Amino acid sequence: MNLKQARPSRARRMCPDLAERLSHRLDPPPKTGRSLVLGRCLTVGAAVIFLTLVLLASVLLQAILYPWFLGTISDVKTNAQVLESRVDNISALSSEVKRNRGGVEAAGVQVQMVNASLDHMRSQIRRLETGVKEANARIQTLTSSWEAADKLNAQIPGLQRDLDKASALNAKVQGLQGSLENISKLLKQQNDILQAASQGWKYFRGNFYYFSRISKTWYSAEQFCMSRNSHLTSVTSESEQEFLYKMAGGLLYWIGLTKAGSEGDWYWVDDTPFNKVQSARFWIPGEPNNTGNNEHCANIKQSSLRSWNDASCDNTFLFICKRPYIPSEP
Ligand SMILES: [Ca+2]
Repeated sequence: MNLKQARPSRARRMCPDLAERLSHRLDPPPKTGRSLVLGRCLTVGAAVIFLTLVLLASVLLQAILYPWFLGTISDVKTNAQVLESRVDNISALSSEVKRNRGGVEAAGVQVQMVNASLDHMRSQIRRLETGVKEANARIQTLTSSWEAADKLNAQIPGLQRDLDKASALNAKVQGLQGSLENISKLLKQQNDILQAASQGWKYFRGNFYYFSRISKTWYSAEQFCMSRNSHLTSVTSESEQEFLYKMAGGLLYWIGLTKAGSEGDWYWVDDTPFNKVQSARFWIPGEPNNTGNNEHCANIKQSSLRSWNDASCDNTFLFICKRPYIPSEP
């Protein structure tokens, strides 16, 4: 209904006759040749108008859109160039990446090796730290030991003094011990002398002498002395000679001096070497005279340094035995 209403008003403004005729057409038109031409006129006019409007619109659109299209196309070209350059850059980067991939892999291997080395170094550092701790502990121990050594070192002078005192005391003790041993020896010797004295022996300078109370021939007297582990006495010094003649008291005593055969040399029966020169002072002046060529044994006849006389060995006299003093075992 609206379209039907709008079309007549519009046609009336543009073509009154046409509108008039159109209104008549809306009504049941009379079917004539004139109306047919009019309809064709209206159709052509409308087509012309429509084409004109389209042409105008096209021109207008071209006038407006052509610069925009040109700008857009330029932008697209620019963007395409940019994209092309970026694609080139990307290609270059891709090849660069490919080239660097091997280096990156090698670098990764090196990084792994470096990490392994770092782990090894960390373990070594831990071991070193442990070693340092142990060394510190040992240093503390040594320090304490050193302090103890210092204390001991400070005590050394006192110990040295004590040691010197001890050494002096030790020397005194050794001296006392020596003296004690000497005293012990003297006591032992005294005991031996007393024991020998109880059996009639006299002690003089390392020897025991027995002055008999009975008379025997020289040989019998020697036999008696040998039975007492001794011999008729020898005389080897002036002091011994003095001891003997004083003990003899002027009585006659055989001594151990005899001759080897009737014309032999004098000798001591206890094998002491006979010194003829040194012994010459002990003979009584004029002796030995070998009276009757039978005096082969000697005796002490006078109470003086010159007391010896040669006599017949078969005479009987008192006699003197002699044995060296040998300390008995303790
Ligand atoms: Ca004589």
